[in-house]
Amino acid sequence: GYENPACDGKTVVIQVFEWKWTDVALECERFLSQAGYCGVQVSPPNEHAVITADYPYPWWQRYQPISYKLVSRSGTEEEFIDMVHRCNAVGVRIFVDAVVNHMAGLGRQGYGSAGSPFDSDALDFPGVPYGPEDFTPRDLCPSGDGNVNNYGDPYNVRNCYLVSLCDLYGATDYVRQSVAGYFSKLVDIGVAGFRVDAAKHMWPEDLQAMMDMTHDLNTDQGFPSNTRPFFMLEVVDRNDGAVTVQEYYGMGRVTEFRYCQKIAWGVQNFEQLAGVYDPGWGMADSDKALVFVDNHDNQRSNGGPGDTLSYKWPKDYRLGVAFTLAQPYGFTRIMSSYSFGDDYDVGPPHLSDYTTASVVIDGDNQCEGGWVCEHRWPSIYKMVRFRNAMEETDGWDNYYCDGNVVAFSRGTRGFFAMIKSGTLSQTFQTGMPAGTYEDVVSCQSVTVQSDGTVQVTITNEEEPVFAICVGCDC
Ligand code: LAG
Ligand code: CA
Repeated sequence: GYENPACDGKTVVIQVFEWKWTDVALECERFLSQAGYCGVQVSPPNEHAVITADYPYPWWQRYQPISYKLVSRSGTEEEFIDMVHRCNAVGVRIFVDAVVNHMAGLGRQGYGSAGSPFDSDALDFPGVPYGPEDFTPRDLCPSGDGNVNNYGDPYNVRNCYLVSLCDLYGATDYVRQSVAGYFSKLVDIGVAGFRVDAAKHMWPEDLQAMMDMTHDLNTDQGFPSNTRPFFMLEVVDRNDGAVTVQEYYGMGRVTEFRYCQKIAWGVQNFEQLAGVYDPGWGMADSDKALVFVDNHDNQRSNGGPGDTLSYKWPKDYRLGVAFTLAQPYGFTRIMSSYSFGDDYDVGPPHLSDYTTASVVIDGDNQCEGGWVCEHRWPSIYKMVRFRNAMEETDGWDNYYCDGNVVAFSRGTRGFFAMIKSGTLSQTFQTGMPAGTYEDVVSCQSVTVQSDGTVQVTITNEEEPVFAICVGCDC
C-alpha cells in the first residue's frame, strides 16, 4: 500500500545515490537479497538537464527534469528495465526518486540526457510535452521574485518556483495525467514505489490525484494483485513553517527530518537517545514516518556530527544507524553514498568523460573507487536482520542508559546494547525466552538465563554494538 512496501515483511530500504543501473542489478543479486534488504531507492531515472556551465555535471542536474524518457546518467531504458527485473527476481524492490514538482531551472536551455530539446524560459519541454499552460500561473505565487522565499505561507511554498525550478501546475488534469502516466510506466516495468522529491512543494490533493491514477503493481513481477505502490514523500518539516508532515498522512510515509537531528544529538549524548521519537516536536506517528540518519541533501549541508551524522564520522555513524535499526520508531532507510570531501556539487566517481564509474568491491566485501557503501558496513547490514525480526508494535522496554551504555529490549523478540567508548561486560534484563543466541554483530554465543538476564560482552571498539533476537543468527 501507499504506506508500506510490498516487501514480504522486510523493513529496510537503501538510498543508492547516483549508481548505474548495471551496478544496482549486480548489487541486488550479489548482496542485497542475502542481506535481507527490502529494496533500493535509486536516483531519478528520467531525462534530466546536462549541466556544464555552473559546474561540470553536478549530482543535482538530475533534479532538473527535461522529460519522462528513461535515459539518465545512470543508464538507458533497457538497462533500467533489466535492473528492475533482475532485482525483483531475487526479491529486492526498486523505488524511484520521482521529480514531479518542477522541470529544469529558468535560464537553462539545450538538450537533456535523452536528447530532447528544451527551453526553460519559454516553459517549453517538448519531450513530455509540457508548454506554458502546464506551469503554475505566476499570479498564484505571492512572492516578489517568483521564487519560494516564505516558508510561513503554503501558497508561497507550493505555487512559487523552488530555487527557480519551473513549477508544474499540478492542479490541471493534463499535468496530473502526465505524472500518473510516468508513474504507471514505471510500475508496469515492475517498480514497487516512489520517493516523491519536493512533495512539500506540491499541494497534497494534486499529488493524491496523481497517485490515485497510477496503476497497481505488476503481478507479472511477483507482486500480489491489487497492491498499491509504496510512497516516500519528501516533506521537510522541522516545526518551522506552515507545511506539516501531517498534511500528507494517508498518502505514504513522510520523511521525518527531525529524526536526523535527534539521532545526531543522541549519539553525541546517549542520555538523549530515549527521546528520538518526540511527539512534542510534532514528529510523525510511527506508522507514518520514514526515518533515516542522513540523506543526500543533509549529508552535504551539515555543521558536523552533532547536526547530521554521515559516513564522514564512521564510528558515530555506525552507532546512529545501529540504534535506528534497533529502536521501534518508523520505517527505516539507509544512505549509501559516494565520498565528496568538501565539494557540495561534485558528481559520482567518474571516468575522464564524466560517465559514472562502476562500483568496485574489494576482498573484504567493501566498496572502493570513491563509493562508500554504508549499506555493506558489517554492523549496519547485520542489524537489518535484527529489524526484520521485530514488529513495530513491540515498542521497547527494559530501557537502560548510563551515559556510556544504552540498552533495551524489543518485547520478547530481541535485545540491543551499544556503548560509546571502551569495552563492556555487564548483565542486563531482557524479555527474551531462556536459551542460547548469537550476537548478530560479533557472532559470539550468549545465554539468556531463565530469569531473562544476559551477560553482554562488547570488545570491538570500532563497532561497539550487540544485538540478539529470536530466529536470528550471525
Ligand atoms: C529536493 N528535495 O525536495 C532534493 O532532495 C534536492 O536535492 C533538490 O535540490 C531539490 N529538492 C530540488 O529538486 C538540488 C540542489 C540544488 C539544485 C537543485 C536543482 O540541492 O542546489 O539547484 O537540485 O538542480 C541548482 C542550483 C540553484 C539553481 C537551480 C536551478 O544550485 O542555484 O537556482 O539549480 O537552476
Ligand atoms: Ca509547486
